[in-house]
Amino acid sequence: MSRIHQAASEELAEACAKEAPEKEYRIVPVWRNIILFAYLHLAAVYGAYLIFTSAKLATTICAILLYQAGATGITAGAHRLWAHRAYKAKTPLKVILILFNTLAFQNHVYEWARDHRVHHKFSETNADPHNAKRGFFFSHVGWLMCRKHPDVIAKGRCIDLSDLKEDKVVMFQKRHYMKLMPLVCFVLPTIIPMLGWGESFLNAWFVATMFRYTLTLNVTWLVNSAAHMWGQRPYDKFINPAENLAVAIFALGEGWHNYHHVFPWDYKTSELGTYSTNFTTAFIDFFARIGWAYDCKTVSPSMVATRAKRTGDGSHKDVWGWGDKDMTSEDKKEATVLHEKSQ
Ligand code: ST9
Ligand code: ZN
Ligand code: ZN
Repeated sequence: MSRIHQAASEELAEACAKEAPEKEYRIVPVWRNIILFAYLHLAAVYGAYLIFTSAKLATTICAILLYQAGATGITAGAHRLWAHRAYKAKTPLKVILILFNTLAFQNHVYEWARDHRVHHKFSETNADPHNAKRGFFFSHVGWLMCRKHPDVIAKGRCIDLSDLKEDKVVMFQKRHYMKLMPLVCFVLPTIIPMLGWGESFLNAWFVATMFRYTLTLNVTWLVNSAAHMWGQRPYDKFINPAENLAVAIFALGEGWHNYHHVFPWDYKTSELGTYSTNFTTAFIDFFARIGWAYDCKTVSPSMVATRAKRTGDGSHKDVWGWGDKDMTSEDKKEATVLHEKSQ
């Protein structure tokens, strides 16, 4: 850690220690978002109907591939690489991931990773942007339809984001997001089927764009809602995040949420990381083999056992990922770093 980086971290930690002044809170709806989400979901239902009635098979296959790419931009990109620093990536892989991420339009990586670090650090409190204690609907989509709780912003300002600010690829996406996102998420997925195999505008728009985008959003949101409610909790029974197989399959390996909240810096986001329920791990391992992904942190079985034994006394502190100030030196020392870059 550079001296500047450490000084910034210490300053943030000091600011964080101060309690935010108590403010009265009431829900303020954001009607623009409510209307847009209503349109999106109606359009997606119509898209699903068109898949079975008039869309070409190539358009449906295209939608599935775009779903897979966008989802990977969230899981391997925004989530495991940028929010948690669970592994490192060389620039070509970062460029692929940022492109995939832009296709998924879930806000730029800087905002996504910031909110996600806040989610882990202050999980299921008022400072958690999608606090699951406020119910399924709020944690699924409701949180995007109203102004944030003041604690989210106050506590969020205490999170160290210096690594993201230093990442040229992340900052490029942030700077140009309002040009790149409409092009990559909406225009190209509509034009490709039309020019590629003569699909109609309606089929291309409702299937490859609206249906595909809405599906990606809802599967992602299920991690915040369903995987914070239903499933087993083998690693920490005192937290709500749970191991949810169905979510893991659709979310490319991100449903193993009890494990993930206990070890957020593990690049596999699960203990075993079998590829069948964790496509993202297979994706990262492939790039590790060709040297584009490296320093992949994972948890040793003995660490898992130690942690499981410790769990239950309620003493553990949540961390947002690798490098959080609350990560114990013991955890750091025992972590296995695969494909470590030689000095
Ligand atoms: C979307 C995101 O869908 C989905 C994220 C899901 C995360 C899932 C995680 C699960 C685990 C990973 C698994 C992945 C699985 C993937 C599977 C794939 C198939 N800290 O935001 P504003 C500041 S997006 C510090 O406007 P409001 C902010 O900087 C969908 N500061 O708050 C700003 O300050 P300044 C598409 C913060 O007004 C000020 O506060 N996008 C923080 O309350 C105001 O910020 C949309 O729909 C923080 N945490 O509005 C857009 N937060 O002015 C949705 C904020 O100084 N968003 N600040 O710059 C919005 O419209 C608004 O954010 C809002 C809140 C209405 C929700
Ligand atoms: Zn969570
Ligand atoms: Zn996470």
